[in-house]
Amino acid sequence: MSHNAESTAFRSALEVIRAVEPRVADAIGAELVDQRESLKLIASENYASPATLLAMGNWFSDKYAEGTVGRRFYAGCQNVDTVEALAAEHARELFGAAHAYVQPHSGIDANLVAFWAILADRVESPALKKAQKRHVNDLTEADWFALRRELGDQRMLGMSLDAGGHLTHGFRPNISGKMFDQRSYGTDPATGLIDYDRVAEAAREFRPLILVAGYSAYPRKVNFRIMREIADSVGATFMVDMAHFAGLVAGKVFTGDFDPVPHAHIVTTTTHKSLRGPRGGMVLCGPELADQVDRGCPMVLGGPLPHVMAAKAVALAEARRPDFADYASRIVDNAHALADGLLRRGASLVTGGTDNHLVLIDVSGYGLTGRQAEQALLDSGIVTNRNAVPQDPNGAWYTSGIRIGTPALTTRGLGAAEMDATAELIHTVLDRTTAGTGPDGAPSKAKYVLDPAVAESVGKQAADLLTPFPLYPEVTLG
Ligand code: DSN
Repeated sequence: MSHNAESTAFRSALEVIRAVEPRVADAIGAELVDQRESLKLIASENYASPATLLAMGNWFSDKYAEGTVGRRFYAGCQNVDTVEALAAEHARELFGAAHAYVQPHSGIDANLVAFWAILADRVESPALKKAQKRHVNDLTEADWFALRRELGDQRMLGMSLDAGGHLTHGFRPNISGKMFDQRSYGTDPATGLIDYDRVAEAAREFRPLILVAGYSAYPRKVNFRIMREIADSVGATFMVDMAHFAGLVAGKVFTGDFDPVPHAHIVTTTTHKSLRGPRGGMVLCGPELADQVDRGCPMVLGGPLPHVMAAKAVALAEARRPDFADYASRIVDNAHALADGLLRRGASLVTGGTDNHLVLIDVSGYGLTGRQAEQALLDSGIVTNRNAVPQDPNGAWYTSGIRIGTPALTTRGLGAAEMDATAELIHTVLDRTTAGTGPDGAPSKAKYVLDPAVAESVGKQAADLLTPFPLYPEVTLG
C-alpha cells in the first residue's frame, strides 16, 4: 500500500527508531494518539506542521555552530549559515524588524539574551565586555565580583505574576530576579485591566533601566505605544515579551498600537505558541542593539540548535503565507466564542472576557481551586492548566484560576460552534465538581469529588467534538 509523503516519512522514522529502542517508538506513537484524542486548551501549546516537525529530525542536530552567520567558532557551518540566515530573514520580513536573532532555545533564553544586551548597551562595564566573550558559566568568582560591582543594582519594572506577567520578568525564583532589582505593576482590581496611569506612576517612582511588557495570562491587548511613552519618559529601555501572542502579531490581528515591534526597543518571543513553530525562542530589535543581541551565544546560550533553526525557518515561511492571517483571526474569534459561551453559563472571567487567544476563568465561583478544577477537567478529557488570578488567595501552586487558549484547537479547524460546545463541557465539569477533604476531614485545596459517570460522559462528548477535526490528517501510522 502506498502512503502520502508525510505518512511515509513518519512511518519510516518510527521503523528506524523501533529497531534501536522500541519503547521510544511506542512512546512517540502514543503521544500522537493522546494529542489526537484530547481537547487541548493549553494557551501556550499548538500543533506544528509536519514540515516543521520533520525539519528537526535530521543531521543538522549533529553540528556545533557557536557564533553567528559567517562568523563561527567552528568550521564547516555553511549549511547552518543557510538555515539561520533564512530563519532570520523570514522573521524580519514577517514582523517588520530590522534585526532577528533566531538562536535562543526557549523564551527564557531569549529574555536572558535581551537582558544582557540591554545591560551591555546601557551600562559601561569592562567586566561585562569580558563576560561577553565567553559563557557566563565560565566566569571566575573575581569576574562575577567585578560584574556585580560594575553593574550595580539595575532596576526592572514588569507586570506582576498574579496579574498575568511571566516569571522571567524579574521574579525571584528566576535568574532575572537575581540579576535585577525588580518591581511590578499590576492591574486595576475593579476591571482586571492594565491601568497605564499607574504604570507611569510606578515608572516615575522606580526609574527602571528596563520596562517590560508582555504576559502569559493576561487576556487583553496591551497598548505598546503608551508603554513606550512611559519608558521614554523615564529613560527606560522598552522590552516586550510577545511569546504568547506572536502569532497574532504575525497574522496582523494585533496592529498599530498593539503591534509591539514598531514601539519596543527589543522584542522577545517563543516560536511554538500561537506562532505554531518548533519549540524555541527569538529576539527582534533595531540596529542599535543588534550587535549586543548577537553575542547571546556563547555568553548565555549553549551552542545553537541548527535543526531547530531549520524548523524555525520552515514555520516562519508558513506564517508569511496569506492563510496564516486567517488562522490568527480565527484564534481570536474562537477565544471570543469560548468566553461568551462561558459567560452565558455563569462563569466568572478575569477582565470579563478576552481580546486575544486566552481566557482566564476564576473558578472560585464554582467553589474550587485551580488545582481541583484542572484535575477534574483532565479526568474529563479536557487539558488545561491552573493559573493564578489577580490577588489570588490560593497562591501560585493551588491558584483560583484555569487558563484556556484557542491556538491548538483552531489549528485543528474547530470554530465558534465547537467553542460553545466546549464552554458547555467545561461548565458542566466545574459545576458538577465539589471540593474534597483531606484524610483528617479538613477542607483540601487539592482533593475534589466528581462523579465518574459525568467525567466519562464529558470525555465522550469531547472526543465526539474532535472527530470531524482530525489532528495531522495527513499522517497515518498504521
Ligand atoms: N510555559 C509558558 C506558558 O505556559 O505560558 C510560558 O513560560
